Amino acid sequence: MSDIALLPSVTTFFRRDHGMFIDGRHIPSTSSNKIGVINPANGETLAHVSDASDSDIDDAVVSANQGFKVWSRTSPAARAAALFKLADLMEKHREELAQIETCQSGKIIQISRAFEVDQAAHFLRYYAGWATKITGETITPSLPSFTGERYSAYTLREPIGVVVGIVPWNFSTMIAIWKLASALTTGCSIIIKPSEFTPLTILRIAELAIEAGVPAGVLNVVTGTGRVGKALIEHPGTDKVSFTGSVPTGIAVGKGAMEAKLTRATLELGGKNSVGFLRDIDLDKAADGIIEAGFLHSGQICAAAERFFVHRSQIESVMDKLSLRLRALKIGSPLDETTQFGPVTNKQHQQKLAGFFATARAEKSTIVHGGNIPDGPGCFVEPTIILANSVNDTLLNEETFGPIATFLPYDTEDELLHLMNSTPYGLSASLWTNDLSKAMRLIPEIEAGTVWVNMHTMLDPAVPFGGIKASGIGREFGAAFIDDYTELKSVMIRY
Ligand code: TXE
Repeated sequence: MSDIALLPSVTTFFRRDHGMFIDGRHIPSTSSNKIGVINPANGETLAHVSDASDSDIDDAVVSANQGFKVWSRTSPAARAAALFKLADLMEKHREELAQIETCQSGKIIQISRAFEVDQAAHFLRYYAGWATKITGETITPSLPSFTGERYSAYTLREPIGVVVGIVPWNFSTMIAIWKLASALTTGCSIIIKPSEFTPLTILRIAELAIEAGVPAGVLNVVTGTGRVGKALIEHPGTDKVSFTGSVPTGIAVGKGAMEAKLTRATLELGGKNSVGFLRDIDLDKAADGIIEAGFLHSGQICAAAERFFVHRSQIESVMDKLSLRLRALKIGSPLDETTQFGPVTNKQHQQKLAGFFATARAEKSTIVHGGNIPDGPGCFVEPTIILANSVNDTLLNEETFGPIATFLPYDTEDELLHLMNSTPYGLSASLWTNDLSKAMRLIPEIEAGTVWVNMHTMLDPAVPFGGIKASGIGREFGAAFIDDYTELKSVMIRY
């Protein structure tokens, strides 16, 4: 098979002079600094975006505050209707959005279509449904009554204001949709700062939002580096940041937000997620499970697993079966519909992964499969299996965010639990077993925001998602996101 042909609308979009999306339209940036957007499959420059100037940032904040005034007074049903329409428009432009996403991120086209567009639209509709269901509560105070006076109280959930959504490069469409959907459903406005590596798809979606009836100023997109994100968070005209990205940047963002003006922060950070296979598991299912947990989108998923614990008597068989599966993966161009494994998203990340291979070799961990960077202009990285010497090996402790599964054998279930929890992070974990009662007893012992049983990585909008320990603060999805995007106002009445 060969690459699919790019739609004319996609090639025309790449050629545009991309500025900021402020006040419902694209406006040229006042900055002359441009950032090249590189196709990681072949190293070619796809487009240029602007690195926002201070005045671009000010303009976006002014616009978002005006947008907030309008949107927070728009009825919940009208807000929901606009978001439902946006989901429809994303589906109508499915192929165009998926192609833009694949070209900028290297994500295989099947994943761009199924997750970045279809799943993103599904999440958007789920969130839109909440707009009409956000409520407070009524309370009867117990204050003393001296002259027969009585009291009543109730709470209001009010939108927090202008949200800054900081988006990483791994799922640049879907994560942007999570943030804009959370904000717009609750009546907030949002300024999205996409990753400098993958800024294009959201610039196109912002246009669709206007077509869907989202008023000007409610969704602004400001492109640029981390400096732009920092300036937005610390700007006196913004009220909250919702950040997804790496742990060190997340900690800097959280500190900066607190110090600036107690800006509210939701931080969805990375992790070092564990998988534990109990002895009763079918070994073929275990190997399939590792592909799902560790290698989808080349491991560039915050919830993906990187540490795999298998009973000592089974570890060799599991690694053999996994090697066979990795050898059979079709690695190649992400625009070829038969490709199963594409490049990683940028050169810096490819080099970081090369550094992890060098560390594994220096520490004398066993590289069972892969462990190399293929020659060529694309950002390809071999899918890799590593057998660690001990729980202290770097590859079992630092987030690689790549297609690297590191294994360690265990002997007893107590040891398995200890190994699974021996990380400062706690975003996700999975247990694989056919023994339900064992699983039910182990689930409460596992330190992670999400625990899967016989599955890994799959997220559903109805199920809250977020990290414990150093993996973040706050929750997305379910009803849990509402607390993070609203302030609780208490009202007391004497009568
Ligand atoms: O992420 P950052 P980067 C990991 C992955 C990768 C490494 C670095 O291992 O190799 O992080 O990637 C914006 N204030 N993950 O540099 O720095 C930045 O512009 C405000 C894991 O891309 O976390 C981008 O929009 N914003 C991860 C976003 O933050 C700032 C997903 C994420 O950038 C900022 C992505 C600042 N001071 C990478 N500095 C996961 N686990 O989900 C940067 N940004």
